[in-house]
Amino acid sequence: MIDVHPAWLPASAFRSVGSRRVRVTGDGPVVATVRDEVRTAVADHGGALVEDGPADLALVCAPDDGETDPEAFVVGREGTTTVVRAVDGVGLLYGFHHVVRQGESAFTGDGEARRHAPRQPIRMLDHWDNVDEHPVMGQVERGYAGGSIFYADGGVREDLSRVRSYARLLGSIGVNRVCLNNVNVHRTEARLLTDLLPDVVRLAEVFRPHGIRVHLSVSFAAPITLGGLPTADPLDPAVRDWWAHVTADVYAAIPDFGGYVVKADSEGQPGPFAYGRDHADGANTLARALAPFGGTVFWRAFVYNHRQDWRDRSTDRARAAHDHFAPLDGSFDANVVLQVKNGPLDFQVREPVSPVIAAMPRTRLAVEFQVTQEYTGQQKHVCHLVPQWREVLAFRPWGEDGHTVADVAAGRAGTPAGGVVAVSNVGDDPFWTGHPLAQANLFGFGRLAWDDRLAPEAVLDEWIGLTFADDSVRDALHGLMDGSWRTYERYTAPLGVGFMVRPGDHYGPDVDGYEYSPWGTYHFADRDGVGVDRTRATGTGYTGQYPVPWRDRYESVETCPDELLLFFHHVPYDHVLHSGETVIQHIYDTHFAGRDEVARMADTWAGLADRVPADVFGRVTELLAEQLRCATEWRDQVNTYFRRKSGVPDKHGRTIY
Ligand code: GCW
Repeated sequence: MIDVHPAWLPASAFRSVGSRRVRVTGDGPVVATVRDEVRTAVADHGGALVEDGPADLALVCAPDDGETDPEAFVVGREGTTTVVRAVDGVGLLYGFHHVVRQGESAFTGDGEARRHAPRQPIRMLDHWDNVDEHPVMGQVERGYAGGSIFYADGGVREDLSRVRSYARLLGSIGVNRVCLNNVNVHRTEARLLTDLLPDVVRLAEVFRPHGIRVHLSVSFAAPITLGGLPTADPLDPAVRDWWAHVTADVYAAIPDFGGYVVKADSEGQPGPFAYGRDHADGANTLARALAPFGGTVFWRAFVYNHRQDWRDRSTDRARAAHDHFAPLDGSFDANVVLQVKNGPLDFQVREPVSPVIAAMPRTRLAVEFQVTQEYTGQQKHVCHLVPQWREVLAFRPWGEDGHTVADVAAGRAGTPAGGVVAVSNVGDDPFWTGHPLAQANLFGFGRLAWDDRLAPEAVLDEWIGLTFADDSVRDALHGLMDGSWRTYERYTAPLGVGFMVRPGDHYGPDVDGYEYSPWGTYHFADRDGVGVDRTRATGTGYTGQYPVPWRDRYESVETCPDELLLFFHHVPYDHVLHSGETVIQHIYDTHFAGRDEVARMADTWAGLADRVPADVFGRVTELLAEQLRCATEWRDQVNTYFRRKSGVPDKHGRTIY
């Protein structure tokens, strides 16, 4: 049994580079990382790290090259040498890994010089890690891969070798920021900002040589809980002073500190509302403390009322972020990034794109994804999410001729740049992510954040090629993973309606689990129909938060896309979809089909027994059995529920319990 799985950087991934003569030119901590990578690769594969003389690969960091983006690189061939040039170590690191991913073709292709630069300036991972074990959420909130790789015994771990490997993995896919603790900031975690700061310094040192800046989640109430002040009112001068001093201390210890992440007035976290202030007042107070040092505050838009009454049909959680934040457009400081979840609810398998993204042209926006699979199988199910993220990033809120979501995040839509952020899925599990195939989601997030135009299949292809030494697994893995997000969608909540999960842990089916709970009501199924009426005409008015054309497309059942029908409309069970099927029959068909697809996935995997490492084979085999069990449970619970509610039998007469 290996200690820690190498993920997408096993020795075999470096064969092409490592078997050649390689020269590295330049100085600085990140160039040193590149040199170390080369040293290891050539030792493994028989090549050489050369100081001068002919080389097959030259990695050149030349600060005066005229390139303005430190993260960019140019790769091409000069004579028989493949040359990567960058003006900064971090660009060189990205160029090096580009060559690694290309493999032999980096040395045999047309050789024309091409410039590569990230499409998003900020590519960030948020950890929902607690320092201490939380009594309900465990050490990593919504973490499905064991405990935290950062913390043990009440502080940052003594042995950071695991973090070092993680930083290396993230650097190889271009992630450039990491937030080190949960957005729900508990007592001990708040102290990372003050007396536990020396520990944070150690983590920052591990990430720095990989081009990664660290952030901390902070509690809005910290001036009271840590500072002993009577208030955390963001407009109180003593509060502002407190933030300024504490922030200056952080920068004295970590000069390249990235800044703060804040969840305020959300799910019980403190915030500016307690003082009659708005979220711009709150965010700007922290932003002003960070500004002198070039820091950024990521302020989350995930603010909603979690004390609802199911009888009240006017309160709609989906509306909340737009209702709270759109009116504040233009009032945030330049170093505030508003961090918006990709959908209006909460990382469901299918949601429309958040309307906030098109509503704040004078605000820096970052789109937040969830790599950790809270609602998508919790790293027990194969659910390759890159196609979902790709769809969101490619969505055009203003219609076919308008900008994409990725354009907004990147600052290409006339709005200032924010970036993309995702909740990490790693833990201290030997495979990093619990499910070995969930590593592909982490990899894919980084790659898509770098270039939102990459095809999901191409990203998966890179991951397979790097991760598995035996290339004959490629087709089988595509067959198993390419469509797995849609498979998951088929056997869980139908047509965009969402939730239907067990409250609390969010794993497995419970059709009415949330229906009468204060956290929101999501399907309103009765004997006549199902779905949430979010129209302007008769519902919550949520469709009005979108610009043309989507406000009209979503408003009408005629033009609303099938996959979101029940998100936007309450319809009778015999309503006919664009697919030609009725809603009720669609529910039955997709649930039978989705479950059977999982059975086929398990068969496909069984055929790989001799071609993947035994430990990976064993773990995935076990988890596919659980996925099949759970998909069967989903199928039966959902079908039975709707069979009973609607009174409509399956037209194919299959067994519905
Ligand atoms: O998805 C929900 C989770 C909470 C999480 C919250 C958030 C960290 O159920 O566990 O809290 O979102 O994004 O803040």
